[in-house]
Amino acid sequence: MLIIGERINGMFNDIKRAIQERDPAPVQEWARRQEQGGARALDLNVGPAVADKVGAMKWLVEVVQEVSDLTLCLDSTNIEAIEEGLKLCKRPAIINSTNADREKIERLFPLAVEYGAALIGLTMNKNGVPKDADTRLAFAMELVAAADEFGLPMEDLYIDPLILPANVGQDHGPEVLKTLYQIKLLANPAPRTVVGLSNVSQNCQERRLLNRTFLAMAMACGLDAAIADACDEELMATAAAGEVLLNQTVYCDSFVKMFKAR
Ligand code: THG
Repeated sequence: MLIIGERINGMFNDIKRAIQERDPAPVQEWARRQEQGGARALDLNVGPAVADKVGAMKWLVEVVQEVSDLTLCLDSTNIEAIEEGLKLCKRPAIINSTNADREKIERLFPLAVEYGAALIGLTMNKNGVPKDADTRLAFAMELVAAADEFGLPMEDLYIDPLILPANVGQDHGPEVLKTLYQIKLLANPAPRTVVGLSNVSQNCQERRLLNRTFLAMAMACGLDAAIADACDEELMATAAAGEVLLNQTVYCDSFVKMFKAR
């Protein structure tokens, strides 16, 4: 399970302020904390409020790389922000994201190939997130076909079936799980899968309980990666236990510690 730390995101007030004032301290502190928690990649999102998204993304990439060697996951709907960020990345990155619209596919798949990056593909188009698993799968198939067409290795395509908050989109939960399972049947080798885990609990009570329960269920359906709270120790322990129980890692008595340290 690849945990992509979610915390360097301008939706959080401390990161928003840090970006506005170009104060690297909070950004670098969260990079370190998430890495210590067991994150193996860091999501970088400048947030909705920032005017200069390109400049802000470039700054985030630079200040994070001063303190961390983790894979960077460039999270923006602004293609120029993604491309300028990619130019500064010292190691192969993850592009977050394209949707299944042809205009987006034709820009972002070639960009991923050019920079040797992985690419997250959302199972939605400009009309929004579908309700059922079958429509999600149809979008997933478009993304798989695009990987073939543009020459992106299938292991570098991460399909995101898009999980919604349990208090408003409760009926999406089982559909997302069904989609995750069936994505693995679309191609051989199969594409990888990812979710924005904390979406599932936004504006809900017992957030961490909902997050780690959904993680365990999604792992059983083949989930490979999650943008998630790497500083939530019980969540990380759940990921570690899931890997053991799915026989993805050899059991040892210190399996939780090993998961966080590797
Ligand atoms: N898929 C992909 N990328 C994504 C998402 C996804 N990127 C963004 C998001 N979803 C994943 N990251 C987060 C980060 C934080 C929260 C949820 C998802 C979160 N934030 C608090 C909230 O909204 O309540 C903020 C609280 C605060 O302001 O302090 O829950 O699905 N590919």
